[in-house]
This record gives sequence, structure tokens and C-alpha cells, in this order.
Amino acid sequence: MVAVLALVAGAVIGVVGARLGGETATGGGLADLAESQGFTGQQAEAALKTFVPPGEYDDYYMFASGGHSGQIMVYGVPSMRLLKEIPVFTPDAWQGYGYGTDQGNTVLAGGTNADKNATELAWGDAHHPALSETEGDYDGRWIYINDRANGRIAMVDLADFKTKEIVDIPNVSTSHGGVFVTPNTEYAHISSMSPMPTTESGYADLADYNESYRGFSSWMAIDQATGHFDLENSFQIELPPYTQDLADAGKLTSYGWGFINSYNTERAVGGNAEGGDPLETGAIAADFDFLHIINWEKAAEVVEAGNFEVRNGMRVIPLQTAIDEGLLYFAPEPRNPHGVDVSPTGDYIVVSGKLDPNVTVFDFEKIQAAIEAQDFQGTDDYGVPILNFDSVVAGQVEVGVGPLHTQFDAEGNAYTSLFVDSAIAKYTLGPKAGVAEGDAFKLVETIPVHYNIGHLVTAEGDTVAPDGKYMVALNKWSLDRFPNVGTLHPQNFQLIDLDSNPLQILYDSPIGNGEPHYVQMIKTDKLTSRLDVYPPGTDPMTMTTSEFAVAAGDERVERSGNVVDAYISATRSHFTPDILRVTEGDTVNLHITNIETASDATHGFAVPQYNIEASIDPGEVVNISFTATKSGSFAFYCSEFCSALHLEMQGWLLVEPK
Ligand code: RUQ
Ligand code: CUA
Repeated sequence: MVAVLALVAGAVIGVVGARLGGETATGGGLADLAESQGFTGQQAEAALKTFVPPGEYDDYYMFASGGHSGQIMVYGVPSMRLLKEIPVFTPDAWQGYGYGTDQGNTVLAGGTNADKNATELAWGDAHHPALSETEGDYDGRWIYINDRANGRIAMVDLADFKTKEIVDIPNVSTSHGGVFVTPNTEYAHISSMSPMPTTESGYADLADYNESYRGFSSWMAIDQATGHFDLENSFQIELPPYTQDLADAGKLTSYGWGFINSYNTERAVGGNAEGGDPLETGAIAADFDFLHIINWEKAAEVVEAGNFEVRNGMRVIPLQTAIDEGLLYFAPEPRNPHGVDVSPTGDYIVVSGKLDPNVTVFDFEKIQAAIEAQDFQGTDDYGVPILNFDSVVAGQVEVGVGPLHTQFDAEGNAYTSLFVDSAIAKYTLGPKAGVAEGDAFKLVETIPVHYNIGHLVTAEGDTVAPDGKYMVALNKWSLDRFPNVGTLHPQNFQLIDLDSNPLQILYDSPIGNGEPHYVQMIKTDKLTSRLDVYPPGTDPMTMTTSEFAVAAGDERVERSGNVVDAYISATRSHFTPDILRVTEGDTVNLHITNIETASDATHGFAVPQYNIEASIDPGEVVNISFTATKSGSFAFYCSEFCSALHLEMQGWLLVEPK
């Protein structure tokens, strides 16, 4: 299909009609069809470039953060078809996540850590997804995503597209854009956004902000066999109380290093009703904030050598130790920066400032030389050395108003979203990205998008080998682009053809859920660990055979005092046993095995009045524990339309009154 599209790309519609016309039922009618629909040649071309014929697959998966919905949405590119929503921080009834199953409930509860005095959290603000990598390239094993609201991080297993773990990050309360994985997924990084008191009570008055509040850069070690977080081998680096924002990992030449933007290095705390200025006024007072430059490889050695403190169960390198050991440096960056993105070769670190029309490109080699030569312009108030700006900058490009985030292609170009201008700027990087000296750091073109773009993504754009081909603009406003659906408008993903010259928008995709923040795009065929069907009796939480699995013929109910354990099988179109008799007040443990082996033969399990709903995929074992608090006769049923006799797939939970 791609070859056909490549053939027709750039052709005028008449040529398209001539080439394909003989094969179509409309007989030479493509040009006529386009004309009768009122399409321009360019629009007809765009339709052909995004069309994926029924039954064929997209070239890419796009994993989009779901924002307050707490989910990850999976799209196909270039069709922009929504393939799935993976529930992460919020319950999802269809997938039985958070409605009574031990698996879903345990994962969701994983983030409600006592050290924050958190009450049970029923939502998360899913922000920045990070696909796992091997040698700086997506490997399709896992995806990590943070909860901006509550400072948590989750792991989704791409074998079955299910959330397997949520952890609460000690010493961190909120986390915005500081998520990335290191090039071999040694660590998933997450930094704090708003600094928090380091006092024992977790409280300190804002008058003590400078002394008591601190930020943290967290390096969550990843178990290479399972993708789970390995808290014992994780560590944090204490940071000054600035607002640490977007972050990215060094790669290739800058392997072993990480970069975090910051703003509000002024340490404004607001107080506009207490005689002070609003936070925004104080936070933009200085001309420069600080790019944090962190040597994580060396930090891991410092921790291994025992040079850390344990705070709230986490190994922490205190700020002074980080300075003494040469783990942390600052470079000035134009005020209130937003995105920081490392180029594919790892040589350039691109910073965009919300309030500066330029992107500033730092050179990693120059940073290393400046550190070596102690080429500092001073230190910040906490003693962190600040590198000389002029010594570490490779170039600046004036791109437009409100630059936010940057992505890359394979030809040495960078693409930066412009929020205020509602546009994307394409420009060249420098010689280390293969650009001739005379062409370096020049604006190539700007394409308008609709409207108020936040992030953008190019195919495999965060790897050492971006594909180019497609770019998606993640627009916060859609305004007039779609028929009115009320006062809350959808957001708008716009697919852009990176091979067209000038850049061309191919497709508008309204997003009726959200709000999406960052997305990543990976080649479909890289997800080699994908399961189609679980091996019989699998517990998805461990991906091993469940101790509660049953085979056909082994179904049984065991009682011990007031505890009832039922081992149930599900197959088209019955549960065995299909009558469960318990007494009011009993503890009921249901262990349901879907004994089907056929792909897609999923059954549901819903119990009226008990808020129980499970999805049991073929081969899967689901455990449901509850107390039979309500007496009565409850007709449980399979909630997935599984077969011709799906409606007959029901049974009785009889709770006899005490
Ligand atoms: S950053 S509100 Cu991803 Cu532009 Cu977030
Ligand atoms: Cu099983 Cu419906």
C-alpha cells in the first residue's frame, strides 16, 4: 500500500486517475470522483496518503497521553484510527479495571502512598509517555507514563497493553514533563514539578520556601526482565527549589547524562491576596533560568559507593553531595523555558523558551569542555556551578512566538511547536547533525496548525534514528474545525506529511477525550512481544500461571468458615459453576479462568448491585474478592457479547440472609 501511495504522491489527480483507473470499478473515475466531491488535487492526494484499506494495518502506533482521563490512547498512523484506550490511573469498566478485580484494584491502589497522607486517589493526569528503548531506539516492550497531579509513575506492558504497576514517587508531590527513559531503559526518570517541604511533617510555611522546599530528580531503576520498577536500586538527586519542568535523556555522544529545564528560579510563591504579586509575575522577573545538566551514570556510582541518605524509603543524593561530586551543573537558558529535546545523535540539546522567540541549541561537547575547564560564570544561591552561556551554545534560531516542544527527522532538521503563533517551525540543526556549515541553524519554513499547538511528534522522533515521514500536531483548541458538540470542544490531532514540500496537513482528527499532552509514535512491527492470546491460566500481573487457574472439570467451591473460594471457568456460553450459594456476611473469593484458547474470545463477569465488572480474556485468570454485604438473588452475567448464546451466559449469586 505504501508503495502505491509513494507512486501517486506528487502526482496531479489526472495522473492518479489514469494510473489506477483501470483497476477500479469506477473505471478511470478517480479524477471524476475527486472532482464530483469538490476536492482539490491536493486534498485527493491527502486522502490517498492517509487511507488504510479495510483489513490492512497502519505503519505506526501512536501512544497518546489521556490527560485527566488517566488513560493512554492508542492510534494508528496514518489512518488516525483510535485502536484502544488503555486505562492507567482511572478505572475502566469495559476492561474490568478497578471494578472489583484484585488485579485492577491492586494496581490502582499502588499509588496511594501513606507518606503523602493521600486519601484514595480516583484519578490521575496522564502526561508524558516514554516508550522503552534499547540502544536509544524504541524496542516495543513497555511504556511509562506519569501522573502530573499526584507525582506517580505507571508501567504499561506492551505484551498485553495492560497497566501492571503504579508507584508513588517518594519526596515528589507533582510531576509535569520530567519523564524519559535512558537509552537502554536502565532508568525511567521522573522529576518533581513544584518543590515540596523536606520537613518530617511535609509542611512548611511559604516564608521558609528557600530553606525548606526542594525539588528532586528521580531515577527509577527498571527490572530488565519484567519492566517493573526496582525501588531498591532507584535513587534521587536533591535539587534547589526551582520548578523543574520538561526533561530528556542524553543519547549516543551524550549517553549517561540527563537534562531538565527549570523555571521560577526566582522562587516566587504567589500571594496576590496577601499583599504580594501573583506567582506568574514573580516567576518571570529574571532573564535566565537554569538548564539542569546531570551526570546520572556517575550519580549511580556515587550511590553504589554508599554516598546517600535514605529519605522516605528512597536513596537520596543530597544537593551538596551532587555539587561536590560533579553530578549537577547549570547552564543559563532564556527565561521560562518549556521543552528540552536532545537531537538524534545526542550532540545538540534544543531548548525553547515560552517567552523567547528563539530556540537555543546547546552543544554537548562544549558543555563537557566548559565543565572540564571550570568555565563558570558563578554559582546559584545553592552553590551549583553555572556554565558560561556563550561557551556552551551552538546557535539560536528565531522561530516565532511561543516555542514549546521540538522533534527531529533523519535529515538534520528540527521541528518546534509555536503555541502563540499556532504553527510549527522547521529549521536546520548544525554540522554535528550533518548540516553544512553555511546552512546551519536556519529557519526552513513554518506551517500553520489549528490551533494553539502544545506538543508535536515525528515518527520515532525521540530515538537515535527518527523516521521522518509523519508528524502530528497536538492542538489544544479546535475552534471551528468540527461540527459543534457544545461548549467544550474536542482537541485536534493534525497529521502532517513530512515528505511534502512545503509541509502539508493531511488529516484532522478530533480527540473527544483528554486532554492529550505528549505522544510517541513507534513502528507497528516493533511490538514483537505482543500476545494475541494468554497461555492457559495466566495471571496478567505476573505473566505466569496463576495458582488459582482451573481447567475444565476442575471447577469447585471450597468453604472454610465464612470464607468461600469459588474456582470458576468461563467458556462459550456458560460459567461453571453457574450457581453460587453464600451466606450474608461471607467473604467471597471468585477465581475465574477463561478456558478459551481462541483469539478474541473474551468474556465479561458482572454482578448487579455489587459494583463488580471484570473482563476475562482468553487464557486469563481474574480474582474478585468481596464481602457479601447484601442479601438477595443476583443474576450475574457475561458482559461481553461473546457468542450467539451470549445472553444465556448468566448465573445466580444467591446470598442467603443471615
Ligand atoms: S508540557 S501542560 Cu508536555 Cu508542554 Cu504540559
Ligand atoms: Cu461470554 Cu457473553
